[in-house]
Amino acid sequence: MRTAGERSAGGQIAGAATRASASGGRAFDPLAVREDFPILRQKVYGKPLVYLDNAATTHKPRVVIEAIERFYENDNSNIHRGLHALSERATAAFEAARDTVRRTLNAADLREIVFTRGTTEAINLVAQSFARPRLRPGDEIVISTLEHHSNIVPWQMVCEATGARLRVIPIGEAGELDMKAYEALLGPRTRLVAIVHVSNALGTINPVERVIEAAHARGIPVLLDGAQAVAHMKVDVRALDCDFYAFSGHKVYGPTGIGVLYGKVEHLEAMPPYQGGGDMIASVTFEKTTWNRLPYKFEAGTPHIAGGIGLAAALDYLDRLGLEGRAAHEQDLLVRATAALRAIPRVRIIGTAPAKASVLSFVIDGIHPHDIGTILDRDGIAIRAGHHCTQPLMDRFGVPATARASFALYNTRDEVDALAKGVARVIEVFS
Ligand code: 7TS
Repeated sequence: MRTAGERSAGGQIAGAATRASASGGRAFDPLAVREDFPILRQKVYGKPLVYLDNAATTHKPRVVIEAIERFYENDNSNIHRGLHALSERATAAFEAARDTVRRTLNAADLREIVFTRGTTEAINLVAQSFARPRLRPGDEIVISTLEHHSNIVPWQMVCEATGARLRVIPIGEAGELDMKAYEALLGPRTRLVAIVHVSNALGTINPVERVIEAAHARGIPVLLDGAQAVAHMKVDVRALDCDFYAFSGHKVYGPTGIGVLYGKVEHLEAMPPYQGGGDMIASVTFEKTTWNRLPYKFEAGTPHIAGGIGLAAALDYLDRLGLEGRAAHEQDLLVRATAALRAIPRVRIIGTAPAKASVLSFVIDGIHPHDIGTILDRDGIAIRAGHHCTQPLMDRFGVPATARASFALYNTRDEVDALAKGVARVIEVFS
């Protein structure tokens, strides 16, 4: 069966994305978009799948699946080394993908786009290659209470190795950064600020422009963890003027195992390689090895070529859909879900900052989040229950875990209503 996401005979990508952009701003239609995502058609335990775990990973539109399939069927080859036709095509496709990422982030220069395995590897790269050689005992790295473990542990590791200290920005009851406390933390020993752009556990959108401005006023570089941001908003690294920006392909409707580190070229030039191996060298002798130019200096070994190509297909897909309609749709889902859960007695929402992405964390008095997740699963509703790799944040709110629904562009109001009904049923089961 042909679906909306399949290619037409002329090779043009059909699908909701094209139709929406061709319509010149017609209202965003999540039902048309759903046709582009084959996985959403299934039933779970006999119920239609309601997938609300998008902060963990998003599903892939057919154009992404097809781009990967096309690569393996036609062009599969190693890159940057072969002289043959397939290798040239694979190299061209991978480098074109890098340019798609560059355009998406509005980076000035292709040398600033390093492919990694994901956000986690991108942050570890900066920790080991940028921070570690610069840190002296007593130096400080500033992070926040909102961080995912992958923006905590790499800094603890370099602190352990160098004698530097981690300083943590507190947050308020709504889950918003305490900006006064932040500015007070910045001092002569601060060497780096590493902050999440959008919280995966609470949805808080941090005022990263102000975070960067305050740090730069004191000459301190800033890394942003954009794992949860790129899918929901325009990220312009030049307008932000951030020093580093990290994100993962699989959270922006692209493949797993591929991600991006953006870094200002002057930083990347000054940094030693993170890993040694093939492709990252200019020349090797047993006496002396010299490094390849950027960004290859940071891409040792055969990369996830199909992953990069799939990621570019995902970013192109989002671009064709346009940001305005899908962002408004996601906010509509968040507002509706927040109101629906607020109306249920015993439900408490954790994370009520005024600026939020479509993430809704909640707890129910006397019911463990895992039980909420398990019962909802039997209704075909997939949410996440746990600490969301943000244990210090859970401690801040005095809970071991939360239940978390996170919405993507393909979710619908009906699915929000199914969630609310499911949550009410959980309470019934336990009373
Ligand atoms: N930073 C944030 C803010 C994240 O949400 C995640 C993953 C990561 C970093 C790590 O990304 P990775 O692709 O390198 O693993 N967050 C989640 C989540 O909320 N549920 O599962 C993974």
